[in-house]
Amino acid sequence: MPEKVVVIGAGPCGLAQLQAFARAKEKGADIPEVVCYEKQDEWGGLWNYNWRVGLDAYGEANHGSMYRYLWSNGPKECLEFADYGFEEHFGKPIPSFPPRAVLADYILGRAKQSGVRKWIKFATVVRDVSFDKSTKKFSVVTETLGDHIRHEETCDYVVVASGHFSVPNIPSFEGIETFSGRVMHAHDFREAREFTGRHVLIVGGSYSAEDIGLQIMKYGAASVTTCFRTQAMGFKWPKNMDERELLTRINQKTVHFKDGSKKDFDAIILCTGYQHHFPFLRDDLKLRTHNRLYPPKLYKGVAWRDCPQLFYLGMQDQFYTFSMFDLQAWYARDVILGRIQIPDAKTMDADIAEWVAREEKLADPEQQIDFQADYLRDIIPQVDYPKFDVDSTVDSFKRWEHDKVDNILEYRNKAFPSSLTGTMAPVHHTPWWKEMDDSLECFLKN
Ligand code: FAD
Ligand code: NA7
Repeated sequence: MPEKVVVIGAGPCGLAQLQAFARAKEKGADIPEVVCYEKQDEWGGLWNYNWRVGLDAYGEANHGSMYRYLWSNGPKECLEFADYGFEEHFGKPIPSFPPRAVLADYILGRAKQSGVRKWIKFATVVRDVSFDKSTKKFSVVTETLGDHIRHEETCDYVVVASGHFSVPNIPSFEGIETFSGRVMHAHDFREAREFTGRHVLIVGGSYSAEDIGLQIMKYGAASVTTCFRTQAMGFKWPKNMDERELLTRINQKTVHFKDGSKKDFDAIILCTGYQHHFPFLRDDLKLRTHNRLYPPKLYKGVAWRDCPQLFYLGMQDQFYTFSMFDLQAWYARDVILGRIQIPDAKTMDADIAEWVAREEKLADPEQQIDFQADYLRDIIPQVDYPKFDVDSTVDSFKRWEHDKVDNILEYRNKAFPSSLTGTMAPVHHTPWWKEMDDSLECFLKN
């Protein structure tokens, strides 16, 4: 039995790892000492709303990227924990697209119930992780942020659950330094009302561009233009919102686009994604990837190929979130407990290569959903995570994709069945586009 496991981060992935160990213990298993380091003062990761931008109270890079009035961008039925359903937590069925506070309450509700908080050391940042091949132990250096004192310890396994939507990818554009308005990255976006009455340019063609653009319109922007590099989002945008090819240059207020058009703006929001950034890991342990469905060098999407005592959770681009994180955490736990054997490097390489080759051929979102569902289906038989109806989540995801294409303003008014109970969700009392109150109290008033 290994002696000690260090988990880095107490967001949904880190909490999933703690949950996996708590469930094994409940069933009578011997488990090693588990310590989770979290650099923030509270748990929940991105779901722990953080008004700060830039640096946090300790002078660390602020982790938070979530903004006010954020509502789930996918059906909650596709992310439901199989060991702790929404109905169990809220005591009744709730609509399919909850606002941030409701999802945060759900994530933390499970963690409170299983009593894992005692394993977390808050306001403690992991600074350095190295692996000694001769002793097969990690050395982990942490810093308590209150007093800035460093501590060193050894452990047998490390689980990296530090997230990958926190360190922004910030490209530059010709003339951007002459822009006379505000330029910011989505990571620092907090309050849509800041842009009421403004003409806003959004750069990017993915989830953040879509959601921040729509939200700014919802809260009264004069106009929103999004611009894409590779592929248009192609939705039927509301009045005063449009989508163009990428900008080419900026001259004070005026932005020029690839299609030859130009327009004046008051603000530019770069929704240009995030970096996988692990400054605390030595080079031989560091995952290097862009945001994709199967980052290479992770066996079963979890175990570091070059040192399978190191695990990464949630490093994939995500259709599935919480249930996928759980499956990954259950898998990592079972490797640690000796219930799953990691094969030799050649076998790992062949398995990874197969998944990566398949990922590279995916042509559309439906195929991407099937791919990530198959990844889940690959893990499910190997662990004792409670069963849920994966086929139903695939149907829900595909319906959700179609709903977005039909009407981007109304997809959040739809209802989906639970993959645990089959119960159909109720419809929220107010259409999302008209609902300005994102509080838990208002949402649960159904
Ligand atoms: P995080 O939530 O980022 O948590 C990582 C934790 O690690 C943080 O608490 C951080 O402080 C800590 N940490 C980092 N570095 C260190 C260190 N060196 N030492 C100690 N602690 C450290 N998913 C959905 O399912 N539905 C949505 O609607 C949705 N909307 C999103 C909207 C936005 C704007 C963003 C950015 C993401 C959204 N996501 C959504 C995806 C989101 O990534 C996941 O839901 C989830 O938060 C990922 O969990 P995580 O634990 O991997 O990372
Ligand atoms: P994503 O999904 O990683 O998307 C990043 C977007 O940024 C994507 O459209 C990229 O276009 C675009 N991008 C990146 N670099 C550039 C440059 N240099 N110029 C123009 N466009 C660029 O990140 P998101 O923030 O949208 O979503 C992250 C999570 O937040 C997601 O899981 C949601 O749940 C919420 P590309 O296609 O590469 O040309």
